[in-house]
Amino acid sequence: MGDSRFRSMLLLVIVVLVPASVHSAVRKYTFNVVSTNTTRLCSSKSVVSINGKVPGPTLYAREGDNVLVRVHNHVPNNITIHWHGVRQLRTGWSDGPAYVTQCPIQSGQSFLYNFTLTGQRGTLLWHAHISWLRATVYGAIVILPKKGVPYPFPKPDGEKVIVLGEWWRADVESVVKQATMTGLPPNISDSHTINGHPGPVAGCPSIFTARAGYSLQVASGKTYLLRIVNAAVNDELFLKIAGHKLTVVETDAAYTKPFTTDTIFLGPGQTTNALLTADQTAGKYTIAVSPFMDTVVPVDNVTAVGFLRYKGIQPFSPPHLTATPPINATAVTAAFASGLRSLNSPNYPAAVPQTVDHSLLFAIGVGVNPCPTCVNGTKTVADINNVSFVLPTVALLQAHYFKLQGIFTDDFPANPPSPYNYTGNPPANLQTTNGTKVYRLGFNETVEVVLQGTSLIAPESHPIHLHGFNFFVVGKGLGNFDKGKDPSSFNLVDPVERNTMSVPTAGWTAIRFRADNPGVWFLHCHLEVHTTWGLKMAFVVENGKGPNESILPPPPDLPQC
Ligand SMILES: *[C@@H]1O[C@H](CO)[C@@H](O)[C@H](O)[C@H]1NC(C)=O
Ligand SMILES: *[C@@H]1O[C@H](CO)[C@@H](O)[C@H](O)[C@H]1NC(C)=O
Ligand SMILES: *[C@@H]1O[C@H](CO)[C@@H](O)[C@H](O)[C@H]1NC(C)=O
Ligand SMILES: *[C@@H]1O[C@H](CO)[C@@H](O)[C@H](O)[C@H]1NC(C)=O
Ligand SMILES: *[C@@H]1O[C@H](CO)[C@@H](O)[C@H](O)[C@H]1NC(C)=O
Ligand SMILES: *[C@@H]1O[C@H](CO)[C@@H](O)[C@H](O)[C@H]1NC(C)=O
Ligand SMILES: *[C@@H]1O[C@H](CO)[C@@H](O)[C@H](O)[C@H]1NC(C)=O
Ligand SMILES: *[C@@H]1O[C@H](CO)[C@@H](O)[C@H](O)[C@H]1NC(C)=O
Ligand SMILES: *[C@@H]1O[C@H](CO)[C@@H](O)[C@H](O)[C@H]1NC(C)=O
Ligand SMILES: *[C@@H]1O[C@H](CO)[C@@H](O)[C@H](O)[C@H]1NC(C)=O
Ligand SMILES: *[C@@H]1O[C@H](CO)[C@@H](O)[C@H](O)[C@H]1NC(C)=O
Ligand SMILES: *[C@@H]1O[C@H](CO)[C@@H](O)[C@H](O)[C@H]1NC(C)=O
Ligand SMILES: [Cu+2]
Repeated sequence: MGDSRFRSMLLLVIVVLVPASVHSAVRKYTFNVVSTNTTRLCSSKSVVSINGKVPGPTLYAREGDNVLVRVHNHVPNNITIHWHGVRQLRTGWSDGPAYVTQCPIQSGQSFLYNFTLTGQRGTLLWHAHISWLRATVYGAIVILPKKGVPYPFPKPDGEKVIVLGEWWRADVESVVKQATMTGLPPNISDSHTINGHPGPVAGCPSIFTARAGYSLQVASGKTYLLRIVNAAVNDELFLKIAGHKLTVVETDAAYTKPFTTDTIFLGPGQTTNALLTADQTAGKYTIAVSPFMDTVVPVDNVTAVGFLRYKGIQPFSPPHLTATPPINATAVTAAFASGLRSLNSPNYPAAVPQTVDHSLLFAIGVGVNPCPTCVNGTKTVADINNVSFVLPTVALLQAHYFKLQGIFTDDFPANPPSPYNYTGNPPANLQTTNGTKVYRLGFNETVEVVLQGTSLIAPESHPIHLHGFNFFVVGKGLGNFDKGKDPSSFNLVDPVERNTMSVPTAGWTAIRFRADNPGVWFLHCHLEVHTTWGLKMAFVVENGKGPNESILPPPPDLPQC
C-alpha cells in the first residue's frame, strides 16, 4: 500500500466523512492472498503471501483510527488474518483465529476486517491464524500516537521496521501435515530472516552483498526508533547489533520505562520499540538474530545476519562483528524480562488489577497419546491442565453469540486435575484428555493466571499469548509456584504490560487482566508447533450492561463454515 491512490482515498475519507473535531481517520488496506515465488528466500517453491510480499505490507495508523482491511483469498488454502495484540474491543469478529472467532475465508471469498485501535500505541504484528500459513503471511502494524501527542521519550530522527521471521525450504503446510500423520515433531526450519532476508544458508546466494542481505542505513549522531517484531513460527529469538546499545521504550504497544540493553529477547508474537543512536565510528556493524533454546528440543540454529550501515562509508567496508548469546543463554532472557517495567506515568498509568475474582493455575506442557495410525503408535500432544484443546468445526464466537448447543463445554479446569511436582520428575503416565472446553468470565471481572511450566517429556520455555487483552506480568520464578509465598513478591505497581509472555523453562509466570472485553478469546502457546499439538484454550467473556459493554452483531460478510 502507501500508493498515491490510497493516500487520496484516505484524504477523501478524512475530509468527507469525519468531522474535523474528531482526530481519528479511517485507514483502508487491501490484502490479496496470492501464491508467490520466493527467489529471494532461496527456494523455487511458491508460498502463500499477501500482495506478493514476505513480509507483507506494514499497516500504518494512529491511536483511535478505524482500520479496514479487505482480504481477498486467491489461493486454494483457507485463510484468516489475526491482528496480534489489537484489543478488538467488542469487535471479536475481526480477531481472526480460525474456528475460534471466525470460519476461514475460503478460496475465492473475501472478508472485511473492521476494528478501531483504542488505547494502544507502538508496534504490533498481523499474521495468518490458520494452520502454519503465518510462516509467510505476516507483517507489522505501526500505531502512531494521536495527532499532536508526543512520544514519552525524545523524538527520534527516523523510524525503521524490522520484522524477524523463520523460513523453511520445504512447503510449510506439508511439514505440518507430515507431523500430524506420523505423530512425530515437525521438521525444524532452515533459517531465520530479517525483513525476509535469510542468514548464510547453504545453497543461498551470499548474504554479504547489499542486494541479498538486510541493510539498516543510519546517519552519524542520529537516533532511530527500531520497531522490532518477532514473527517467527516456533523460535524465540535474540537480536544484537555490534557495538551499539538499544533502549527499549515500548513492548506489545504499551510504553515502558526506558531499559538499556545490548540484547533484545523476543518470543514469537512479541514486539518492541527500541531507540538506537548511531554514536559509534562510522562503519558497518553486524545485526545478528539467533535462537534461544535451553532444553533438549532440536531447534533451527542458523543465525540471520544483516548490517547497520552508516551513511557515507565504503560499500565494502569490513563489518564489526558481534558474538551471539549462547543458544541456551537462560540468564540473558531472565535479565531482559526483569528489566521491563510499565512506564506508569500520569498520562499512561498501569491499571493493574489489585484484587482477583478468578485465580487460575494453568499447568502447560507436552504429552504423548496413543495413535494407532502413527509411526510409533503414539503421537506428541500438548495441553493446558491436561486438556489438549480440539478446535471445533464451527467458530466458537458464533456458537456463543447464537447460543448453538454442542459446540463447546464451559468446564475448562481452573486448576490441574491432579496436582503433582510440575517441575520435578515427570509422572509415568504422559497421556492427556482432549476436548473443546472454555472458561467463562463475567464482564469486568479480574483474572489471575499462573502459567506453570511442566517437565513432561522435557521442560521448555513457552511464549503464551492472550487474545483480546493486555495482561500485566506480576511475577515469575523457577520451579513450582508457591501459593503461600510467591504472591508476596508480586509487582502490582508497574509490571510490564504485554499480550505475549515467555514462561521460563521449568518455571512459572503470573499474569493479571480485567475481562472488560466481551467475546471469545483464545489463549495459546505462540510456538505454532505447541498450538498444533493442543496447548490452547479459550475464555468466554459475557456481555456487560447495555450496548457499550456488549459484543457488536456479526458483520454481514462473516465467513460461514
Ligand atoms: C515461479 O516458479 C515456477 C517454478 O517453480 C516457474 O515455473 C514460474 O515461471 C515462476 N513464476 C514467476 C512469476 O517467476
Ligand atoms: C465498521 O464497524 C462499525 C461498528 O464498529 C460500523 O459502524 C461501520 O459501519 C463498519 N464499517 C464498515 C466499512 O463496514
Ligand atoms: C522432513 O525431514 C526429513 C528428514 O530430513 C525428510 O526426509 C522429509 O522429507 C522432511 N519433510 C518435509 C515435509 O519436508
Ligand atoms: C546446529 O544444529 C545442527 C543440528 O541440527 C548441528 O549439527 C550443528 O552443530 C549446530 N550448530 C551450532 C553452531 O550449534
Ligand atoms: C549451555 O550449553 C553449553 C554447551 O552444551 C554448556 O557447556 C553450558 O553449561 C550450557 N549453559 C547453561 C546455562 O545451561
Ligand atoms: C519413534 O520411532 C522412531 C523411529 O522408529 C524413533 O527413532 C523414535 O525414538 C521414536 N519416538 C518416540 C517418541 O517413541
Ligand atoms: C520437585 O522436584 C524437584 C526436582 O526434582 C525437587 O527439587 C523438589 O524438591 C520437588 N518438590 C517437591 C515439593 O517435592
Ligand atoms: C491426564 O489425563 C489422562 C487421561 O485421563 C490420565 O491418564 C492422566 O493421568 C492425566 N494426567 C495428569 C497429569 O493429570
Ligand atoms: C480425543 O480423545 C478421544 C478419546 O480418547 C479420542 O477418541 C479422539 O480421537 C481424540 N480426539 C482428538 C482430536 O485427538
Ligand atoms: C470495572 O471495574 C472497575 C473496578 O471495580 C471499575 O472502576 C470500572 O468502572 C468498571 N468498568 C466498567 C466498564 O464497568
Ligand atoms: C456508550 O458510549 C458512548 C461513547 O463513549 C457514549 O456517548 C454513550 O453515552 C454510551 N452509552 C451508554 C448507554 O452507556
Ligand atoms: C476450508 O474451510 C471449510 C469450512 O470450515 C472446510 O469445510 C473446508 O474443508 C476447508 N478447506 C480446506 C482446503 O482446508
Ligand atoms: Cu509452547
